Amino acid sequence: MAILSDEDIVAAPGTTLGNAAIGIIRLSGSGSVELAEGLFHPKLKDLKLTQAPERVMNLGYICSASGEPLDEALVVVMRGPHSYTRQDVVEIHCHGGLVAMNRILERTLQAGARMAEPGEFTRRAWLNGRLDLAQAEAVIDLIRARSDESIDHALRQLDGSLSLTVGELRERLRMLMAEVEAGIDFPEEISDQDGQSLGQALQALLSSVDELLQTAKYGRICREGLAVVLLGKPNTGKSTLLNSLLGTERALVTEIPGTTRDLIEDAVSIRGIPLRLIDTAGIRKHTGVVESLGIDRAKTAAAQADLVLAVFDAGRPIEPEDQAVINLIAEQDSLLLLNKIDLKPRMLSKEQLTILAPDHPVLEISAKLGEGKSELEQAVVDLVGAGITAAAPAMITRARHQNALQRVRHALNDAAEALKNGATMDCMAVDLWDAWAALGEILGEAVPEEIVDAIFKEFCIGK
Ligand SMILES: Nc1nc2c(ncn2[C@@H]2O[C@H](COP(=O)(O)OP(=O)(O)O)[C@@H](O)[C@H]2O)c(=O)[nH]1
Ligand SMILES: [Mg+2]
Repeated sequence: MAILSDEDIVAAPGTTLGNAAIGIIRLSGSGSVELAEGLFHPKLKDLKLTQAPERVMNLGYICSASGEPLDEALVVVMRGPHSYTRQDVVEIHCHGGLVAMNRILERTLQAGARMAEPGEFTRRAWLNGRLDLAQAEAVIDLIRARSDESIDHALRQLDGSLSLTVGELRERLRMLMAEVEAGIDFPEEISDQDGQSLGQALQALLSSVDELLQTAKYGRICREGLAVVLLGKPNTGKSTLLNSLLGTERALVTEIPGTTRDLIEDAVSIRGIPLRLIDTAGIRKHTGVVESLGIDRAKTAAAQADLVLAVFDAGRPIEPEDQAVINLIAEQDSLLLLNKIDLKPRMLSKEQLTILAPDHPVLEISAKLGEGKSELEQAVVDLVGAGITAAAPAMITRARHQNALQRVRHALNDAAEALKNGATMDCMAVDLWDAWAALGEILGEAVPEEIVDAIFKEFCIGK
């Protein structure tokens, strides 16, 4: 993205364009109140937006250049720095229809605003020091959150939980750096004892960094949800199980093999672990084009899954397709589910499955009757949830943060090695500076422009 001027007045819809009671068009930038005043015909004749009190709704019409009313609206002024972007911000609350909102948006552009880029409001908030980069990322996570856990976490991160923890690490690092710098200036005054306490402080810092790094597993799951794929030959009851776990009739269930053809995905939390449950087309040979595309997708989804639930039918004997499923999940975290245990006579037993797949737990369920559901939930938690359910106050949810922390760790380790090997203080200082810079990246200091662009591209327009 070309670097856009921070001085332009930008405009964008703050709500989705479509049929809704209310739609909001936002303006940000110096001069935006004056711009809005030019479009606004207040019902209170003497009202001037430029003199109106802040954060108060002003009723009137947004009018065309020739004075024709385009829509009735409530207009709110928020003067910088007491606004989201720390610039002057105007919100026009109009009717939520596509046409109404477009007319007003067009009118603001005609009056001199420029359409905002995705995330540009938040980018301005960041550039103006209202948020650091970790907090800006939390804004995206908040908008995209698909579970209670991820919203709760994003809210904490927006409030500065991660920034605070990183800030504390940095403060401890800064004190270490000061000691090392003193050692560079007065090398003759560094005693063995000083060296020892330096080493201890380094180790303590390292273990705090490790502690934070260890939250990354739960952090990723919390943000994205654990990808759980239902796999099995047709008609084993995958879609029935999906519906049962979701508690809704999300997927079609029929006795016709090949009903599910594309991936069906929905979010659910099981005992505090957010899951992305993915139902797939049944694995079999000799099918039409559409179904076999679905089967390819099923295989790809299973290969990328955090956990596979492989479903087998207790009412049918083992078939080559079942063996194909077992082969597909050989290398993966998976649970084997023997479904339809309510059926008589049973044609497939738990023991048979255990012999075919000795490395995976086997559970008996009836998706239709809900039997074995709580054991299944417990097994999922046991398999993937160990140590990840305890949400730490600060958590690493993004690869970007994890990567930076790993570099911090590396640099601190190098410094500890240097100290042990009696290297000069200069050597250590270089390592500590690297750690300092990597910690700063989490907060947004000296982050390359491409990375910043990539972060804000994830936003929607208007945020
Ligand atoms: N008796 C019995 N039937 C089931 C059970 N689970 C699913 N079915 C039936 O099996 C058929 C196929 O189910 P479906 O969920 O569409 O299977 P899928 O092809 O694996 O998605 C439907 O007629 C379901 O009602 C179960 O636990 N017991
Ligand atoms: Mg199905």
